[in-house]
Amino acid sequence: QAVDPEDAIEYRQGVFKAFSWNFGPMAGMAQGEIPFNEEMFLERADQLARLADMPWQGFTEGSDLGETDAMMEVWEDQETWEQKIADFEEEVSRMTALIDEGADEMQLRRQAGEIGQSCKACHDSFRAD
Ligand code: ASC
Repeated sequence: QAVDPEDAIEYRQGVFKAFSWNFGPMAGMAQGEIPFNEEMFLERADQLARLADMPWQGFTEGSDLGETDAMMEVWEDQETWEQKIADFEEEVSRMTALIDEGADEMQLRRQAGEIGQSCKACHDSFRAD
């Protein structure tokens, strides 16, 4: 049963929305745009960790034809694509480890910056916008 490309596109875009819902406040706190709220930071970090491996499945064969920001490189340079995903997931895992270790606010904010860099590194190569 082949997946409808439109369903795959909606699925991955929905997960990216959920990334943004969770990472947005973390990034805002990291950059000092909003006050650090530990309870919220930890909740959003936990949710992001549970979502981190989910959107990639939505980049199905055939879902490269829709009108989206996904560049052809996603399908044409799988090796780099998978490396960028691995980098992102590693930064998210590092955040979980820091939280488990009881890291302080500055460490958590710095690690949120690292996650943001890994988001950007992938967007630079694979997202047209
Ligand atoms: C965000 C967001 C992104 C990343 C990226 C980091 O908060 O929505 O796509 O951070 O801007 O550079």
